[in-house]
Amino acid sequence: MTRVVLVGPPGAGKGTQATALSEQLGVPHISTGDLFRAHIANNTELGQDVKRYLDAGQLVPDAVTNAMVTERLAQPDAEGGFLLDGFPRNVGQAEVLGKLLADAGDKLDAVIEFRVEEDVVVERLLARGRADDTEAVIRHRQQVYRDETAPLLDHYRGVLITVDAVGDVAEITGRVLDALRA
Ligand code: B4P
Repeated sequence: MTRVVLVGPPGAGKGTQATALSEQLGVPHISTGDLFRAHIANNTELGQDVKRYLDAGQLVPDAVTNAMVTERLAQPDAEGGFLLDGFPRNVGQAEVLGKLLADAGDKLDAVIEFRVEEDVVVERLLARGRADDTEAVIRHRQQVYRDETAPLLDHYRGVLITVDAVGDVAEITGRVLDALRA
């Protein structure tokens, strides 16, 4: 079980869980959000281009995101597997990933959905207070999740594992690992 995608609304804890899971599974944690924020922090051309989307809680255009992920997945550490956090976020991105894997003779082992109520994630994100964690932007990101990302759950029916993402961080990691082993 090494090619895994994490899906869930903003604030579901994808990044938090990915840190522990990547260590347990021995595969790199690849977060599109973290990659974008690193570009912004380094003031690269890509960073200057995507900042306004992150600030507004909108998805970065697929062409930019797909190219960045394709390049990252081509790096040697991702050969034996990966934990993708925040990608794909719509059906178009899922199709690009599917083709990339199929061309290499691979496929996804599992898609983990973190299920949590909107009010809980809004509270978590307001407490975190990152630049894109204002209430209006958070609500918009939840709307984008419902409209664009939730349809992926149907797309991944065959490999989808739903995990309750409310509770203690370590407890949730345990739920994911149990589900992957089952
Ligand atoms: P992301 O960086 O992916 O951020 P996120 O979805 O808001 O957070 P995540 O679910 O990882 O929550 P976290 O663990 O941090 O995206 C940011 C932006 O990047 C997007 O809005 C978009 O603009 C752009 N983007 C990213 N990917 C893209 C793509 N594929 N296509 C286009 N655009 C893309 O946890 C949140 C908080 O909850 C933390 O403070 C944490 O400590 C807390 N928490 C976690 N687990 C908890 C628990 N069990 N109990 C209590 N608190 C918990």
